[in-house]
Amino acid sequence: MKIYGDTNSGNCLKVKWLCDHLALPYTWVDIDTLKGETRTPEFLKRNSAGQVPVVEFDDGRTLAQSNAIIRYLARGSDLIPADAFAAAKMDEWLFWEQYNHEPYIAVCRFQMVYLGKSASDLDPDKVKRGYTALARMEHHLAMTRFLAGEAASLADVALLAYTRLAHQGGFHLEGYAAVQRWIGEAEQALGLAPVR
Ligand SMILES: N[C@@H](CCC(=O)N[C@@H](CS)C(=O)NCC(=O)O)C(=O)O
Repeated sequence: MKIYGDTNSGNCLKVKWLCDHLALPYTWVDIDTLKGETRTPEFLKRNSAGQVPVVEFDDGRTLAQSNAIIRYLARGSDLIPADAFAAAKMDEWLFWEQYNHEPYIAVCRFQMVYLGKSASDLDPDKVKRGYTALARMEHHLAMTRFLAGEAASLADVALLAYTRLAHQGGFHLEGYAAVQRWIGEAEQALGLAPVR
């Protein structure tokens, strides 16, 4: 399996972390999104959406969308609850991440780190919605160890990707004690060194 990805992208790192955690063999193919490498005709054949991550299996089939990829690769592992309802509760977080978290926290980070914007130049609505997402996580994580219960799951893989980098997007995590506690425990569960 080949993973086409950019190591600066949390969406791509979800796939890398999962494969490393489950010891799934892969070849990493670096794609520089800032140089337009997702827009070449060759790349668009793999994912017509022009985005990383994309995985290409040995039989030539391809799969895009970070959460669809991790959902597929983790099947049968302990990162997906065996109970169907518990797995659906995990999926709630995966869909929520893509609509209510990533578009604000990851986008603010992208604008600050890669476009050189300062925190005061960010769209206040994006910042507000990012904090709304963090507040929901804080409320939930004050009650459970991990997002989908007492064991780590794909919900933690998906949400960790950009939550641990939220400070790079101008978000302050002081006052989000449960989120901070969870970042440390999720990193530990996945064998990741903390971000500095
Ligand atoms: N919903 C997609 C988002 C993928 C995405 O936004 N990828 C970005 C990097 S994080 C990208 O490829 N950007 C390059 C481009 O749009 O040309 C996923 O979860 O995989």
